[in-house]
Amino acid sequence: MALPPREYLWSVFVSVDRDKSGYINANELQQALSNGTWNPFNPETVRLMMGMFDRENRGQISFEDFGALWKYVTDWQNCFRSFDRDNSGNIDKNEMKHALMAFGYKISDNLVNTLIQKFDRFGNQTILFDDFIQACILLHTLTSAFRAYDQDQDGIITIHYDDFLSMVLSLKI
Ligand SMILES: [Ca+2]
Ligand SMILES: [Ca+2]
Repeated sequence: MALPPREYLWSVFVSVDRDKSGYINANELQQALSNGTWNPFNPETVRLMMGMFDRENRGQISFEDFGALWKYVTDWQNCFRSFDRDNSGNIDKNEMKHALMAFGYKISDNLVNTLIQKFDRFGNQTILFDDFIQACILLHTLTSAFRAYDQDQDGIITIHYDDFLSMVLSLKI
């Protein structure tokens, strides 16, 4: 999906930048994002996004980086909608299973249940938009780390304790 015109992005940026500092901080981003309920957007997902798009390492997002962030959020919204097949505004176990299969993960039903339980912040056996993003980022990060060791790609690795710790500790999660 292409970026919208710069003027449009600027108008969104200005409305998100509530204190008119010229940068978007984590609080401003959290307030601008919606998970489809009245509950605040998952702060952990906000933190992950800030880390991804704050390329100047200021702890804030400049307008230059805002376009990439806008596209990221919009792509996730479209992705979430396409997997929320019954339009309930959340992802249930079956929808999660289809999403993960579409992403190319081979994941057992048990693990899908575990994922839902871990990221279901409200105890409804479903996952909201913000928690869905967090779950997918985590899964992607862990899978990439695993695959770096799984050189023959058979889904099995043998790893020394030291390597395991350094693998886990080096993850940006
Ligand atoms: Ca600001
Ligand atoms: Ca649904």
